[in-house]
Amino acid sequence: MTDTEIPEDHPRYASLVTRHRIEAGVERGITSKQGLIAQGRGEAFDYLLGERTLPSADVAARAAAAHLLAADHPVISVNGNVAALVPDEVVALAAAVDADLEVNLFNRTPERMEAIADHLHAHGAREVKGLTGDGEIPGLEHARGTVDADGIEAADVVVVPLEDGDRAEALASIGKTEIVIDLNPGSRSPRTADVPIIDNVARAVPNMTTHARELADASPEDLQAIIESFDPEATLADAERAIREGGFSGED
Ligand code: PTJ
Repeated sequence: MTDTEIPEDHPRYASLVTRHRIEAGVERGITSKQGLIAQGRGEAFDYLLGERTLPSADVAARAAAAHLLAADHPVISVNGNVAALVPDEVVALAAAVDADLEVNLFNRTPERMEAIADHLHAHGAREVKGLTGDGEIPGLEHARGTVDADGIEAADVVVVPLEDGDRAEALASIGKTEIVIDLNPGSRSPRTADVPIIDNVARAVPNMTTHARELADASPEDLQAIIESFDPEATLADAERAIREGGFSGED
């Protein structure tokens, strides 16, 4: 079944399209098999959140856009799940905030690195970093800490969607401003982030782009005010509250 063969009026259309994209990503050597498990975890939290963007996640997406616009060298890290789910959307976000795209994998193999870079190029990316691998994130064992010296290593602000906790902590410990997108507010990655966005990447990435376009002409002072008024603890607490109260998406 392709995306277009799923009837749009199906009550779980968005969820089925997402599943299909991840499955196709595995078949094409983009997404790891562990990515299927990660997707299942994410889906469970999305169901509990009511498969919607919470107002608090929207505030976080706006703060993230302000950080990216104010940054000297922003980088968007792309893994196998992100490449399969939102290739057009990460390319659009990178263009809107003038950020680099860098492939950075938990399960790094040369084949997957190249397949993801090719996939992003096919979706309109001009330059894709990550394949040089001449830099490192200290404190991680070799493959997971490998980055580009002129990419994530030199970045001041990094977007890390669906990150594993160790690498999120390592990036935070070397002083990067970290924007994490993760559906689980209890996960270590959003808990170490300067800006945790508790939302599905499929909704959060285009939402950040919309905010970035709206803020494109904002002054540095206005961007700074948005950044400083953001409260990561309140965002995490609000998502946890929404999950406990239950905004379930319905049957199926
Ligand atoms: O492509 P690679 O090799 O870099 O591997 C990527 C995965 C995601 C497999 C790897 O980083 C991993 O194992 O991650 P974890 O530790 O399973 O964490 C994934 C987190 O992402 C979990 O907290 C999920 O709730 C969350 N998540 C899964 N799908 C989504 C999501 N968050 C937002 N949007 C989603 N669609």
